[in-house]
Amino acid sequence: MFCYQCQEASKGIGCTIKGVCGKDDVTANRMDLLMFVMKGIAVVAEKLRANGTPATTANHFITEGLFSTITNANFDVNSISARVTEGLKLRNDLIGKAVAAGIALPKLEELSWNGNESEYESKSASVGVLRETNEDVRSLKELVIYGLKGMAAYAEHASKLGFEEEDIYAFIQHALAATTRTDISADELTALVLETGSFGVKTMALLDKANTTSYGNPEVTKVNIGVGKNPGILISGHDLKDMEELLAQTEGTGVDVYTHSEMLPANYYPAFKKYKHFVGNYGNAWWKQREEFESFNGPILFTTNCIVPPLSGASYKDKVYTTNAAGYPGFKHVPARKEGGTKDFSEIIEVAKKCAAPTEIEHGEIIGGFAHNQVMQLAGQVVDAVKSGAIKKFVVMAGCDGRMKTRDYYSDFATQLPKDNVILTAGCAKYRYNKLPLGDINGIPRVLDAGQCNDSYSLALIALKLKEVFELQDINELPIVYNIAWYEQKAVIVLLALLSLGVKNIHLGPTLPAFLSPNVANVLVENFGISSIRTPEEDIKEWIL
Ligand code: FSO
Ligand code: SF4
Repeated sequence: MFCYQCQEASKGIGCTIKGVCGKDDVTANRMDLLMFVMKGIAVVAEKLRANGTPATTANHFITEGLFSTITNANFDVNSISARVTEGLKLRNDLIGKAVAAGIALPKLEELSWNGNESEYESKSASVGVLRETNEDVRSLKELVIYGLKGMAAYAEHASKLGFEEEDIYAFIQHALAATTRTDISADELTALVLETGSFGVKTMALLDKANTTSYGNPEVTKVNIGVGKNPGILISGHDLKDMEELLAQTEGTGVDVYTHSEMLPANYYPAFKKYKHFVGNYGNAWWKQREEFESFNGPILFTTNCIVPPLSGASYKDKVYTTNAAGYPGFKHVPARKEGGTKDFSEIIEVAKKCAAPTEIEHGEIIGGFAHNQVMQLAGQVVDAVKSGAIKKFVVMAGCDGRMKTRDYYSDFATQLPKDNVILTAGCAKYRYNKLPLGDINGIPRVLDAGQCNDSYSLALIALKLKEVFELQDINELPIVYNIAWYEQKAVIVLLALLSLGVKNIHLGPTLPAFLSPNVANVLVENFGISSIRTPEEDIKEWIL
Protein backbone atom coordinates (compact mmCIF):
# COMPACT_ATOMS: atom_id res chain seq x y z
CA MET A 1 0.00 0.00 0.00
CA PHE A 2 0.94 3.61 -0.35
CA CYS A 3 -1.40 6.28 0.96
CA TYR A 4 -0.60 9.90 1.75
CA GLN A 5 -4.00 11.52 1.52
CA CYS A 6 -4.42 12.73 5.11
CA GLN A 7 -2.55 14.82 7.64
CA GLU A 8 -1.50 11.77 9.62
CA ALA A 9 0.41 10.14 6.73
CA SER A 10 3.21 8.16 8.36
CA LYS A 11 6.41 10.19 8.95
CA GLY A 12 4.86 12.99 6.91
CA ILE A 13 5.54 10.89 3.80
CA GLY A 14 2.92 8.17 3.46
CA CYS A 15 1.59 4.98 5.05
CA THR A 16 3.12 1.86 3.54
CA ILE A 17 2.52 -1.04 5.92
CA LYS A 18 -0.67 -0.06 7.67
CA GLY A 19 -2.48 3.25 7.91
CA VAL A 20 -2.03 5.40 10.99
CA CYS A 21 -5.83 5.65 10.69
CA GLY A 22 -6.07 1.86 11.08
CA LYS A 23 -6.68 1.04 7.39
CA ASP A 24 -4.93 -2.23 6.53
CA ASP A 25 -2.90 -2.73 3.36
CA VAL A 26 -5.46 -4.96 1.63
CA THR A 27 -8.24 -2.40 2.12
CA ALA A 28 -5.93 0.44 1.04
CA ASN A 29 -5.02 -1.48 -2.12
CA ARG A 30 -8.66 -2.27 -2.84
CA MET A 31 -9.42 1.43 -2.61
CA ASP A 32 -6.69 2.10 -5.17
CA LEU A 33 -8.38 -0.40 -7.46
CA LEU A 34 -11.75 1.24 -6.88
CA MET A 35 -10.22 4.61 -7.85
CA PHE A 36 -8.80 2.98 -11.00
CA VAL A 37 -12.22 1.58 -11.93
CA MET A 38 -13.97 4.87 -11.21
CA LYS A 39 -11.51 6.74 -13.40
CA GLY A 40 -12.46 4.40 -16.25
CA ILE A 41 -16.16 5.05 -15.63
CA ALA A 42 -15.47 8.80 -15.58
CA VAL A 43 -13.69 8.65 -18.96
CA VAL A 44 -16.65 6.94 -20.65
CA ALA A 45 -19.25 9.00 -18.80
CA GLU A 46 -17.59 12.20 -19.99
CA LYS A 47 -17.64 11.01 -23.59
CA LEU A 48 -21.30 9.97 -23.33
CA ARG A 49 -22.22 13.33 -21.82
CA ALA A 50 -20.44 15.17 -24.64
CA ASN A 51 -22.49 13.03 -27.02
CA GLY A 52 -25.71 14.26 -25.38
CA THR A 53 -26.43 11.01 -23.53
CA PRO A 54 -25.34 11.52 -19.91
CA ALA A 55 -24.89 8.33 -17.93
CA THR A 56 -26.81 9.23 -14.79
CA THR A 57 -26.02 5.85 -13.21
CA ALA A 58 -22.39 6.95 -13.03
CA ASN A 59 -23.18 10.04 -10.96
CA HIS A 60 -23.96 8.42 -7.64
CA PHE A 61 -21.70 5.49 -8.19
CA ILE A 62 -18.75 7.84 -8.40
CA THR A 63 -19.73 10.24 -5.60
CA GLU A 64 -20.46 7.36 -3.21
CA GLY A 65 -17.34 5.51 -4.29
CA LEU A 66 -15.14 8.55 -3.73
CA PHE A 67 -16.78 9.11 -0.36
CA SER A 68 -16.04 5.51 0.69
CA THR A 69 -12.31 6.12 0.16
CA ILE A 70 -12.13 9.24 2.36
CA THR A 71 -9.97 8.84 5.45
CA ASN A 72 -11.70 6.97 8.27
CA ALA A 73 -14.93 6.38 6.34
CA ASN A 74 -14.73 2.72 5.42
CA PHE A 75 -12.48 -0.06 6.70
CA ASP A 76 -14.52 -2.91 5.24
CA VAL A 77 -12.65 -4.51 2.36
CA ASN A 78 -15.71 -6.53 1.35
CA SER A 79 -17.80 -3.45 0.79
CA ILE A 80 -14.97 -1.88 -1.27
CA SER A 81 -14.64 -5.08 -3.32
CA ALA A 82 -18.37 -5.08 -3.97
CA ARG A 83 -18.03 -1.54 -5.33
CA VAL A 84 -15.16 -2.64 -7.60
CA THR A 85 -17.28 -5.48 -8.99
CA GLU A 86 -20.29 -3.24 -9.49
CA GLY A 87 -18.06 -0.57 -11.00
CA LEU A 88 -16.55 -2.90 -13.59
CA LYS A 89 -20.04 -3.93 -14.65
CA LEU A 90 -21.20 -0.32 -14.86
CA ARG A 91 -18.08 0.66 -16.85
CA ASN A 92 -18.59 -2.19 -19.30
CA ASP A 93 -22.27 -1.25 -19.76
CA LEU A 94 -21.25 2.33 -20.49
CA ILE A 95 -18.54 1.21 -22.90
CA GLY A 96 -21.21 -0.84 -24.68
CA LYS A 97 -23.39 2.25 -25.02
CA ALA A 98 -20.48 4.37 -26.25
CA VAL A 99 -19.47 1.79 -28.83
CA ALA A 100 -23.08 1.45 -30.03
CA ALA A 101 -23.22 5.24 -30.45
CA GLY A 102 -20.00 5.21 -32.47
CA ILE A 103 -18.03 7.16 -29.84
CA ALA A 104 -14.27 6.72 -30.01
CA LEU A 105 -12.73 5.87 -26.64
CA PRO A 106 -9.10 6.31 -25.64
CA LYS A 107 -6.88 3.28 -25.21
CA LEU A 108 -6.53 3.08 -21.46
CA GLU A 109 -6.05 0.26 -19.01
CA GLU A 110 -8.79 1.89 -16.95
CA LEU A 111 -11.13 0.89 -19.77
CA SER A 112 -9.72 -2.45 -20.81
CA TRP A 113 -8.90 -4.24 -17.57
CA ASN A 114 -11.39 -6.91 -16.60
CA GLY A 115 -10.46 -9.08 -13.67
CA ASN A 116 -12.39 -11.22 -11.28
CA GLU A 117 -12.25 -10.89 -7.53
CA SER A 118 -9.34 -13.28 -7.14
CA GLU A 119 -7.24 -10.88 -9.23
CA TYR A 120 -8.17 -7.70 -7.37
CA GLU A 121 -5.27 -7.83 -4.93
CA SER A 122 -2.56 -8.47 -7.53
CA LYS A 123 -3.97 -5.81 -9.87
CA SER A 124 -4.24 -3.19 -7.19
CA ALA A 125 -0.46 -3.24 -6.69
CA SER A 126 0.08 -1.59 -10.07
CA VAL A 127 -2.66 1.04 -10.01
CA GLY A 128 -1.94 2.98 -6.82
CA VAL A 129 -0.78 6.54 -6.33
CA LEU A 130 2.86 5.72 -7.20
CA ARG A 131 1.86 4.57 -10.67
CA GLU A 132 2.42 8.19 -11.68
CA THR A 133 6.19 8.44 -11.60
CA ASN A 134 6.61 12.20 -11.96
CA GLU A 135 6.42 13.52 -8.42
CA ASP A 136 4.96 16.92 -9.34
CA VAL A 137 2.34 15.55 -11.73
CA ARG A 138 1.42 12.97 -9.09
CA SER A 139 1.12 15.70 -6.48
CA LEU A 140 -1.18 17.84 -8.66
CA LYS A 141 -3.30 14.89 -9.74
CA GLU A 142 -3.74 13.71 -6.17
CA LEU A 143 -4.53 17.26 -5.02
CA VAL A 144 -7.37 17.29 -7.56
CA ILE A 145 -8.51 13.81 -6.54
CA TYR A 146 -8.55 14.61 -2.81
CA GLY A 147 -10.52 17.78 -3.53
CA LEU A 148 -12.97 15.66 -5.54
CA LYS A 149 -13.37 13.25 -2.63
CA GLY A 150 -14.40 16.08 -0.34
CA MET A 151 -16.67 17.53 -3.01
CA ALA A 152 -18.28 14.13 -3.58
CA ALA A 153 -19.06 13.82 0.13
CA TYR A 154 -20.85 17.16 0.15
CA ALA A 155 -22.66 16.40 -3.11
CA GLU A 156 -23.86 13.13 -1.61
CA HIS A 157 -25.32 14.86 1.45
CA ALA A 158 -27.11 17.37 -0.75
CA SER A 159 -28.48 14.64 -3.01
CA LYS A 160 -29.94 12.81 0.00
CA LEU A 161 -32.07 15.91 0.52
CA GLY A 162 -33.10 15.98 -3.13
CA PHE A 163 -30.66 18.70 -4.23
CA GLU A 164 -28.47 17.85 -7.19
CA GLU A 165 -26.71 19.78 -9.93
CA GLU A 166 -25.73 18.03 -13.09
CA ASP A 167 -22.75 20.28 -13.69
CA ILE A 168 -21.20 19.19 -10.36
CA TYR A 169 -21.38 15.54 -11.40
CA ALA A 170 -20.08 16.49 -14.84
CA PHE A 171 -17.12 18.30 -13.30
CA ILE A 172 -16.25 15.45 -10.93
CA GLN A 173 -16.19 13.05 -13.87
CA HIS A 174 -14.31 15.46 -16.11
CA ALA A 175 -11.60 16.05 -13.49
CA LEU A 176 -11.31 12.38 -12.59
CA ALA A 177 -11.00 11.51 -16.28
CA ALA A 178 -8.31 14.19 -16.68
CA THR A 179 -6.15 12.40 -14.11
CA THR A 180 -5.84 9.43 -16.49
CA ARG A 181 -4.16 11.59 -19.13
CA THR A 182 -0.44 11.07 -19.50
CA ASP A 183 -0.10 14.14 -21.76
CA ILE A 184 -1.58 16.61 -19.31
CA SER A 185 0.75 19.49 -18.44
CA ALA A 186 1.50 20.88 -15.01
CA ASP A 187 -0.16 24.15 -16.05
CA GLU A 188 -3.34 22.36 -17.08
CA LEU A 189 -3.35 20.47 -13.82
CA THR A 190 -2.81 23.67 -11.82
CA ALA A 191 -5.80 25.23 -13.58
CA LEU A 192 -7.79 22.09 -12.79
CA VAL A 193 -6.88 22.41 -9.11
CA LEU A 194 -8.38 25.91 -9.03
CA GLU A 195 -11.44 24.83 -10.98
CA THR A 196 -11.88 22.06 -8.42
CA GLY A 197 -11.95 24.80 -5.78
CA SER A 198 -14.62 26.74 -7.70
CA PHE A 199 -16.77 23.65 -7.91
CA GLY A 200 -16.12 23.14 -4.22
CA VAL A 201 -17.76 26.52 -3.57
CA LYS A 202 -20.68 25.54 -5.79
CA THR A 203 -21.11 22.21 -4.01
CA MET A 204 -20.95 23.74 -0.55
CA ALA A 205 -23.50 26.34 -1.67
CA LEU A 206 -25.75 23.55 -2.90
CA LEU A 207 -25.44 21.67 0.39
CA ASP A 208 -26.12 24.87 2.30
CA LYS A 209 -29.28 25.36 0.24
CA ALA A 210 -30.28 21.74 0.79
CA ASN A 211 -29.76 21.92 4.57
CA THR A 212 -31.41 25.29 5.14
CA THR A 213 -34.34 24.61 2.81
CA SER A 214 -34.99 21.29 4.51
CA TYR A 215 -34.38 22.20 8.13
CA GLY A 216 -34.41 26.01 8.40
CA ASN A 217 -31.53 28.38 8.99
CA PRO A 218 -29.24 27.52 11.91
CA GLU A 219 -29.89 29.91 14.79
CA VAL A 220 -28.00 30.88 17.92
CA THR A 221 -28.39 27.91 20.25
CA LYS A 222 -27.15 26.87 23.64
CA VAL A 223 -26.41 23.16 23.36
CA ASN A 224 -26.60 20.98 26.45
CA ILE A 225 -23.44 18.91 26.95
CA GLY A 226 -24.76 17.03 29.96
CA VAL A 227 -27.02 13.97 29.92
CA GLY A 228 -30.59 12.95 30.70
CA LYS A 229 -31.94 9.90 32.48
CA ASN A 230 -33.11 7.87 29.48
CA PRO A 231 -30.99 5.55 27.38
CA GLY A 232 -29.69 7.24 24.28
CA ILE A 233 -28.45 6.81 20.71
CA LEU A 234 -25.31 8.71 19.73
CA ILE A 235 -25.26 9.90 16.13
CA SER A 236 -22.01 10.96 14.47
CA GLY A 237 -20.93 12.15 11.04
CA HIS A 238 -22.43 14.76 8.75
CA ASP A 239 -25.64 13.35 7.21
CA LEU A 240 -28.61 15.48 8.27
CA LYS A 241 -31.16 13.30 6.48
CA ASP A 242 -30.20 10.43 8.80
CA MET A 243 -30.52 12.83 11.74
CA GLU A 244 -34.03 13.76 10.65
CA GLU A 245 -35.18 10.17 10.32
CA LEU A 246 -33.53 9.02 13.55
CA LEU A 247 -35.24 11.82 15.51
CA ALA A 248 -38.61 11.03 13.98
CA GLN A 249 -38.29 7.29 14.62
CA THR A 250 -37.11 7.66 18.24
CA GLU A 251 -39.84 10.10 19.26
CA GLY A 252 -42.06 8.61 21.96
CA THR A 253 -39.90 5.50 22.37
CA GLY A 254 -38.22 6.58 25.62
CA VAL A 255 -34.87 6.69 23.82
CA ASP A 256 -33.02 10.01 23.66
CA VAL A 257 -30.73 11.22 20.88
CA TYR A 258 -27.32 12.87 21.29
CA THR A 259 -24.88 14.15 18.70
CA HIS A 260 -21.16 13.39 18.62
CA SER A 261 -18.36 15.31 16.88
CA GLU A 262 -19.45 16.74 13.50
CA MET A 263 -23.16 16.13 14.14
CA LEU A 264 -23.13 18.81 16.89
CA PRO A 265 -24.41 21.51 14.47
CA ALA A 266 -27.66 19.54 14.03
CA ASN A 267 -28.56 21.13 17.37
CA TYR A 268 -28.70 24.55 15.67
CA TYR A 269 -31.43 23.69 13.13
CA PRO A 270 -35.03 24.70 13.96
CA ALA A 271 -36.46 21.47 12.51
CA PHE A 272 -34.43 19.36 14.94
CA LYS A 273 -34.63 21.61 18.00
CA LYS A 274 -38.34 20.94 18.27
CA TYR A 275 -37.74 17.36 19.45
CA LYS A 276 -37.76 17.14 23.24
CA HIS A 277 -35.85 13.87 23.24
CA PHE A 278 -32.97 15.50 21.33
CA VAL A 279 -30.94 16.12 24.47
CA GLY A 280 -27.74 17.69 23.14
CA ASN A 281 -24.14 16.84 22.33
CA TYR A 282 -22.09 14.16 24.05
CA GLY A 283 -18.31 14.39 24.06
CA ASN A 284 -15.86 15.92 21.67
CA ALA A 285 -14.21 15.42 18.29
CA TRP A 286 -14.07 12.07 16.49
CA TRP A 287 -10.71 10.94 17.85
CA LYS A 288 -11.99 10.80 21.44
CA GLN A 289 -14.51 8.13 20.51
CA ARG A 290 -12.75 5.17 22.11
CA GLU A 291 -13.29 6.58 25.60
CA GLU A 292 -16.50 8.51 24.96
CA PHE A 293 -18.34 5.61 23.32
CA GLU A 294 -17.51 3.48 26.39
CA SER A 295 -19.18 5.91 28.77
CA PHE A 296 -22.10 6.66 26.46
CA ASN A 297 -23.46 3.17 27.19
CA GLY A 298 -25.90 3.16 24.26
CA PRO A 299 -25.60 2.38 20.54
CA ILE A 300 -23.77 4.61 18.08
CA LEU A 301 -24.66 5.45 14.49
CA PHE A 302 -21.95 6.56 12.07
CA THR A 303 -23.45 8.40 9.12
CA THR A 304 -20.00 9.21 7.62
CA ASN A 305 -16.37 9.30 8.72
CA CYS A 306 -14.50 9.57 11.09
CA ILE A 307 -14.37 6.03 12.51
CA VAL A 308 -11.56 4.98 14.86
CA PRO A 309 -11.09 1.19 14.93
CA PRO A 310 -12.30 0.01 18.37
CA LEU A 311 -9.88 -1.72 20.74
CA SER A 312 -10.41 -5.48 20.92
CA GLY A 313 -11.91 -5.24 24.41
CA ALA A 314 -14.19 -2.27 23.62
CA SER A 315 -17.56 -2.79 25.30
CA TYR A 316 -19.38 -0.75 22.65
CA LYS A 317 -18.17 -2.53 19.53
CA ASP A 318 -21.29 -4.69 19.15
CA LYS A 319 -23.49 -1.62 19.36
CA VAL A 320 -22.00 0.40 16.49
CA TYR A 321 -23.90 0.88 13.25
CA THR A 322 -22.72 2.45 10.01
CA THR A 323 -24.72 3.72 7.07
CA ASN A 324 -24.10 5.41 3.69
CA ALA A 325 -20.46 5.16 2.53
CA ALA A 326 -19.21 4.35 6.04
CA GLY A 327 -18.31 0.79 7.01
CA TYR A 328 -16.27 -1.27 9.42
CA PRO A 329 -15.92 -5.07 9.61
CA GLY A 330 -18.17 -6.33 12.38
CA PHE A 331 -20.26 -3.15 12.62
CA LYS A 332 -23.83 -3.57 11.37
CA HIS A 333 -24.70 -1.55 8.28
CA VAL A 334 -28.07 0.18 7.93
CA PRO A 335 -29.13 -0.18 4.28
CA ALA A 336 -29.89 2.81 2.05
CA ARG A 337 -33.47 4.08 1.92
CA LYS A 338 -35.53 2.87 -0.96
CA GLU A 339 -36.81 5.44 -3.45
CA GLY A 340 -39.33 7.59 -1.58
CA GLY A 341 -38.89 5.59 1.65
CA THR A 342 -37.02 6.05 4.92
CA LYS A 343 -34.19 4.16 6.58
CA ASP A 344 -35.11 1.64 9.21
CA PHE A 345 -33.47 2.46 12.54
CA SER A 346 -35.72 0.13 14.58
CA GLU A 347 -32.93 -2.30 15.46
CA ILE A 348 -30.76 0.49 16.91
CA ILE A 349 -33.73 1.79 18.89
CA GLU A 350 -34.42 -1.68 20.33
CA VAL A 351 -30.75 -2.07 21.30
CA ALA A 352 -30.82 1.37 22.96
CA LYS A 353 -33.86 0.48 25.08
CA LYS A 354 -31.83 -2.23 26.82
CA CYS A 355 -28.89 0.08 27.59
CA ALA A 356 -28.15 2.25 30.59
CA ALA A 357 -28.45 6.01 30.25
CA PRO A 358 -25.20 7.76 29.27
CA THR A 359 -22.67 8.45 32.03
CA GLU A 360 -22.20 12.17 32.38
CA ILE A 361 -18.69 13.27 31.42
CA GLU A 362 -19.26 17.02 31.46
CA HIS A 363 -21.97 19.47 32.30
CA GLY A 364 -23.17 22.79 30.97
CA GLU A 365 -23.76 24.36 27.57
CA ILE A 366 -21.88 25.44 24.50
CA ILE A 367 -23.11 28.08 22.09
CA GLY A 368 -23.26 27.84 18.32
CA GLY A 369 -25.42 28.40 15.27
CA PHE A 370 -23.57 31.31 13.69
CA ALA A 371 -24.10 30.34 10.07
CA HIS A 372 -24.47 33.09 7.46
CA ASN A 373 -28.15 33.86 7.95
CA GLN A 374 -27.80 34.30 11.71
CA VAL A 375 -24.62 36.36 11.40
CA MET A 376 -26.24 38.61 8.78
CA GLN A 377 -28.97 39.35 11.33
CA LEU A 378 -26.26 40.38 13.76
CA ALA A 379 -24.32 42.25 11.06
CA GLY A 380 -25.10 45.70 12.47
CA GLN A 381 -23.77 44.72 15.89
CA VAL A 382 -20.66 43.10 14.39
CA VAL A 383 -19.91 46.04 12.09
CA ASP A 384 -20.33 48.52 14.99
CA ALA A 385 -17.92 46.46 17.07
CA VAL A 386 -15.36 46.55 14.25
CA LYS A 387 -15.83 50.29 13.67
CA SER A 388 -15.50 51.10 17.36
CA GLY A 389 -12.35 48.99 17.58
CA ALA A 390 -13.95 46.56 20.04
CA ILE A 391 -13.24 43.80 17.49
CA LYS A 392 -9.78 44.18 15.96
CA LYS A 393 -9.51 40.95 14.02
CA PHE A 394 -11.35 37.82 13.01
CA VAL A 395 -9.45 34.56 12.91
CA VAL A 396 -10.93 31.80 10.77
CA MET A 397 -10.03 28.56 12.54
CA ALA A 398 -12.08 26.11 10.51
CA GLY A 399 -11.28 22.52 9.61
CA CYS A 400 -10.55 19.36 11.51
CA ASP A 401 -9.40 18.14 14.85
CA GLY A 402 -7.13 15.13 15.25
CA ARG A 403 -5.37 13.05 17.83
CA MET A 404 -1.82 14.33 17.35
CA LYS A 405 -0.36 16.15 20.34
CA THR A 406 0.77 18.94 17.99
CA ARG A 407 -2.87 20.04 17.76
CA ASP A 408 -2.66 21.42 21.29
CA TYR A 409 -1.34 24.39 19.32
CA TYR A 410 -4.93 25.33 18.42
CA SER A 411 -6.15 25.44 22.04
CA ASP A 412 -3.09 27.45 23.01
CA PHE A 413 -3.50 29.78 20.05
CA ALA A 414 -7.18 30.40 20.94
CA THR A 415 -6.32 30.97 24.60
CA GLN A 416 -3.50 33.39 23.84
CA LEU A 417 -5.35 35.41 21.19
CA PRO A 418 -5.88 39.03 22.25
CA LYS A 419 -9.33 39.55 23.78
CA ASP A 420 -10.40 41.85 20.93
CA ASN A 421 -10.16 38.98 18.41
CA VAL A 422 -13.08 36.78 17.36
CA ILE A 423 -12.68 33.19 16.16
CA LEU A 424 -14.85 32.08 13.24
CA THR A 425 -15.02 28.30 13.14
CA ALA A 426 -16.61 25.35 11.34
CA GLY A 427 -15.82 21.64 11.33
CA CYS A 428 -14.58 19.48 14.17
CA ALA A 429 -11.54 21.78 14.68
CA LYS A 430 -13.78 23.73 17.07
CA TYR A 431 -13.46 21.17 19.85
CA ARG A 432 -9.99 22.50 20.58
CA TYR A 433 -11.48 25.74 21.95
CA ASN A 434 -15.29 25.72 22.03
CA LYS A 435 -15.39 24.85 25.71
CA LEU A 436 -12.75 27.33 26.82
CA PRO A 437 -13.98 30.38 28.77
CA LEU A 438 -13.08 32.88 26.03
CA GLY A 439 -15.95 35.26 26.81
CA ASP A 440 -17.63 37.73 24.47
CA ILE A 441 -17.23 41.19 22.97
CA ASN A 442 -20.27 43.39 23.57
CA GLY A 443 -22.43 40.26 23.68
CA ILE A 444 -20.82 38.67 20.61
CA PRO A 445 -19.21 35.34 21.64
CA ARG A 446 -15.50 35.17 20.84
CA VAL A 447 -16.00 31.78 19.17
CA LEU A 448 -18.64 31.88 16.46
CA ASP A 449 -19.40 28.36 15.28
CA ALA A 450 -21.00 28.25 11.83
CA GLY A 451 -21.47 24.45 11.82
CA GLN A 452 -19.93 21.48 10.05
CA CYS A 453 -16.81 21.65 7.89
CA ASN A 454 -18.97 22.27 4.80
CA ASP A 455 -20.38 25.33 6.59
CA SER A 456 -17.01 26.95 5.97
CA TYR A 457 -19.08 28.20 3.06
CA SER A 458 -20.91 30.38 5.61
CA LEU A 459 -17.60 31.82 6.74
CA ALA A 460 -16.77 32.73 3.15
CA LEU A 461 -20.18 34.43 2.75
CA ILE A 462 -19.62 36.36 5.97
CA ALA A 463 -16.23 37.53 4.69
CA LEU A 464 -17.77 38.62 1.39
CA LYS A 465 -20.50 40.51 3.27
CA LEU A 466 -17.93 42.33 5.40
CA LYS A 467 -16.00 43.23 2.26
CA GLU A 468 -19.18 44.79 0.86
CA VAL A 469 -20.07 46.65 4.06
CA PHE A 470 -16.59 48.09 4.39
CA GLU A 471 -16.51 48.85 0.65
CA LEU A 472 -13.23 47.04 0.05
CA GLN A 473 -11.89 46.00 -3.34
CA ASP A 474 -10.28 42.80 -2.21
CA ILE A 475 -11.30 40.15 0.32
CA ASN A 476 -7.69 40.15 1.55
CA GLU A 477 -8.02 43.74 2.80
CA LEU A 478 -10.34 42.55 5.58
CA PRO A 479 -9.00 42.17 9.12
CA ILE A 480 -9.28 38.39 8.81
CA VAL A 481 -6.51 35.86 9.46
CA TYR A 482 -6.92 32.28 8.22
CA ASN A 483 -5.50 29.60 10.48
CA ILE A 484 -6.93 26.36 9.10
CA ALA A 485 -6.45 22.92 10.65
CA TRP A 486 -6.77 20.03 8.26
CA TYR A 487 -7.01 16.28 8.59
CA GLU A 488 -8.80 14.66 5.68
CA GLN A 489 -10.04 15.35 2.18
CA LYS A 490 -13.09 17.43 3.03
CA ALA A 491 -10.68 19.97 4.44
CA VAL A 492 -8.82 19.81 1.11
CA ILE A 493 -11.91 20.94 -0.78
CA VAL A 494 -12.54 23.66 1.81
CA LEU A 495 -8.98 24.90 1.27
CA LEU A 496 -9.26 24.82 -2.52
CA ALA A 497 -12.62 26.60 -2.28
CA LEU A 498 -11.05 29.43 -0.27
CA LEU A 499 -8.19 29.70 -2.78
CA SER A 500 -10.65 29.90 -5.66
CA LEU A 501 -12.42 32.78 -3.88
CA GLY A 502 -9.14 34.67 -3.89
CA VAL A 503 -8.26 34.22 -0.22
CA LYS A 504 -4.52 34.59 0.28
CA ASN A 505 -2.05 33.91 3.08
CA ILE A 506 -3.84 30.92 4.59
CA HIS A 507 -1.89 29.26 7.37
CA LEU A 508 -2.31 25.51 7.22
CA GLY A 509 -1.49 23.09 10.00
CA PRO A 510 -0.53 21.24 12.00
CA THR A 511 1.67 20.14 9.04
CA LEU A 512 1.53 20.74 5.31
CA PRO A 513 0.14 17.84 3.25
CA ALA A 514 2.55 15.01 2.46
CA PHE A 515 1.06 14.90 -1.05
CA LEU A 516 2.43 18.35 -1.91
CA SER A 517 5.75 17.86 -3.68
CA PRO A 518 8.33 20.59 -2.95
CA ASN A 519 7.63 22.22 -6.33
CA VAL A 520 3.84 22.16 -5.92
CA ALA A 521 4.18 23.48 -2.37
CA ASN A 522 6.29 26.31 -3.81
CA VAL A 523 3.58 27.21 -6.31
CA LEU A 524 1.07 27.44 -3.45
CA VAL A 525 3.46 29.56 -1.41
CA GLU A 526 4.31 31.91 -4.26
CA ASN A 527 0.83 32.33 -5.74
CA PHE A 528 -1.33 32.12 -2.65
CA GLY A 529 0.97 32.82 0.27
CA ILE A 530 0.13 29.51 1.94
CA SER A 531 2.30 28.82 4.93
CA SER A 532 2.54 26.43 7.84
CA ILE A 533 2.31 27.21 11.53
CA ARG A 534 5.00 27.64 14.18
CA THR A 535 4.33 28.28 17.87
CA PRO A 536 1.20 30.15 19.03
CA GLU A 537 3.42 32.89 20.45
CA GLU A 538 5.34 33.41 17.22
CA ASP A 539 2.22 33.22 15.05
CA ILE A 540 0.17 35.61 17.16
CA LYS A 541 3.05 38.06 17.23
CA GLU A 542 3.45 37.99 13.46
CA TRP A 543 -0.17 37.73 12.27
CA ILE A 544 -2.18 39.51 14.93
CA LEU A 545 -0.22 42.06 16.95
FE1 FSO B 1 -14.01 16.37 11.14
FE2 FSO B 1 -13.79 13.84 10.34
FE3 FSO B 1 -15.99 17.44 9.03
FE4 FSO B 1 -13.71 15.69 8.46
S1 FSO B 1 -15.21 14.60 11.79
S2 FSO B 1 -12.41 15.41 10.21
S3 FSO B 1 -12.84 17.50 7.53
O1 FSO B 1 -14.58 14.02 8.76
O2 FSO B 1 -15.35 16.21 7.74
O3 FSO B 1 -14.60 18.06 10.26
FE1 SF4 C 1 -2.28 6.89 6.26
FE2 SF4 C 1 -4.06 8.87 6.24
FE3 SF4 C 1 -3.95 7.15 4.24
FE4 SF4 C 1 -4.90 6.38 6.63
S1 SF4 C 1 -5.79 7.89 5.21
S2 SF4 C 1 -3.50 5.23 5.31
S3 SF4 C 1 -3.51 7.56 7.97
S4 SF4 C 1 -2.36 8.63 4.82
